[in-house]
Amino acid sequence: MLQRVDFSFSSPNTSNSGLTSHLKNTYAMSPFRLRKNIADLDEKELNDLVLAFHLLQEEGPGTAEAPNEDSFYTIAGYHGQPFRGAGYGNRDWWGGYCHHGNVLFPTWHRAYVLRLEDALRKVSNKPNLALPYWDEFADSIVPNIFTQRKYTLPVVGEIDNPLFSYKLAQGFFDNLGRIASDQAGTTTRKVDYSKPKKYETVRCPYSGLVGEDDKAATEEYNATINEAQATERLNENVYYWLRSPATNTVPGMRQLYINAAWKAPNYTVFSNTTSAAKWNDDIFSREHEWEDDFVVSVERPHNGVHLAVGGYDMPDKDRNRKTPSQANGDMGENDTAAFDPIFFFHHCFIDMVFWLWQFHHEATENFDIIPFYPGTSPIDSQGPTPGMSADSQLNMETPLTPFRYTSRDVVNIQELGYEYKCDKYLQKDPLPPPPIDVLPLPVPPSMSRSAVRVTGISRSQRLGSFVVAIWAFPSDKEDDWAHATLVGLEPVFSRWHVPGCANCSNSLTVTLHAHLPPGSSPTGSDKFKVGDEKERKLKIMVLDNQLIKDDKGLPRKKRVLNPITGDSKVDPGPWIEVRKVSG
Ligand SMILES: [Cu+2]
Repeated sequence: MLQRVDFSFSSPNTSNSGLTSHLKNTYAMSPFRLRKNIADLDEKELNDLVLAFHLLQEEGPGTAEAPNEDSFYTIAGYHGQPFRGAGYGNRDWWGGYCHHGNVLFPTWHRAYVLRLEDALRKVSNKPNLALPYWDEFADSIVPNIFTQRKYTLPVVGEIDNPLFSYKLAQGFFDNLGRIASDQAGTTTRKVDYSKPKKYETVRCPYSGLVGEDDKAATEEYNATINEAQATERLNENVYYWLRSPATNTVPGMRQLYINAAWKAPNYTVFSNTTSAAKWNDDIFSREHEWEDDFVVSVERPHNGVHLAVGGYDMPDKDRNRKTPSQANGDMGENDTAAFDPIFFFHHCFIDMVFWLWQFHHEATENFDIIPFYPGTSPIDSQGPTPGMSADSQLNMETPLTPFRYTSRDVVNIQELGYEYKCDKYLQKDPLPPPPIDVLPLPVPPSMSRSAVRVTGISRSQRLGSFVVAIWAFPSDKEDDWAHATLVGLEPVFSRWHVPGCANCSNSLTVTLHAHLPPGSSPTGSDKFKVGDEKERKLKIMVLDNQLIKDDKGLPRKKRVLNPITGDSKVDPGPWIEVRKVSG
């Protein structure tokens, strides 16, 4: 069991940890930092934080040969763009250092957030400074501090709020830009995710597509947004994603974080969507285990919040909500997410959820990765990062490049010099729903007599991130949306250029599982393809960026909620499988 740390000491004991040679990235081990909910910072703490972010963003990026490693540009750039290594020119690889869809997702991001915190402490000369987290359990909207344009610091005066946005100190070029055709196949257009120097990061409802072919349309679209209402729209979207409207039977991301932190049975399935999908495939095929419910990895709700801030609608029944579908904020794509300062507060929360999982599973000193399980190969989802070979096995000893740590080194956060102030989340029972809300809770497996598995939805032909939704219709009446229920939801946090070749070994399909509420499934266990008449009772929709023509006949990228086509060139499947338990 975890020993509570006495915060009065100045330096944790690392003498027996063997960590010394790996700590070169750390500004200083002491003093110990206590990471709090950003809403609980006092005025001085908030001023110190804002000043440190301001200073870090003001730092020049250095040169390609000698980057300034304590600049916001360099650190934010470790995650995705600007690409380097094999991923610069080849979509089979990943040009950023971050890990998604594999077992290194929580540990790599732990080292990443620590690197940012170290740099903040160093540039501000405040060794006590701790990065706070955006408490997504408690706050269902974006805290004010992230949405105000200006901030007034003592002595310095009014500055652009460095937590609101970041202006790129240097641009980056999308070397993987490609030609894609619109849905009718008649118009071709370059898909280009370049961003110039001084580009300012944006969130829902704004679009940040500023490549050559998109610039004009984006400016025109952004000009239609009423700035005074922009924050309201962002918050509305985030609220729906985190809480899920009561008309759905799918839980919101908040509930999924709870499932992950309290219930994921081992680190491997807790850590990422690829491993969790395999675990759930096994549960799905062994119906007597349905009492255990499907597992949730921490990566899944993490993806949902990225998409919420980036501007992807929660595809609920209330289709009259005004969140514009052309929103393309930086948080919504892997390529640029880390340039939005809110990324680090979101990931500080993810790291806290990781720590909670460790605490609830007696894994604060040690845990392991199941060898050779899906999610342990760099080609399982995103492609190998720079310098990594495609056939390497990801394990506790894999370097978390570019940081001088392995996953083993970052197991115990107290040895890394910090802790979370999160006492109320250390209780043994899973966090209850917030009392003021009527929350749709997941269908209890004991009540569900059927479940659905959807597989074969490809990432390769889709531009950027997307959302997969499963709708259940009570009758055979087609398009009876008034009575449809959203029963499954998968936020897929992706990038603009995913390997598209048939020969690529990367596994690029999405699989999702959901329990079905009573009376919402086709009769009996069955497996069928999209387009089959049985699909009428279960419709699979994909919300993604597509090339379409606008009213002037000009091709544009637009967020579209579409049924998947069943086109094997796009989706190798997709298969819908229903299993029913008798009795
Ligand atoms: Cu992330």
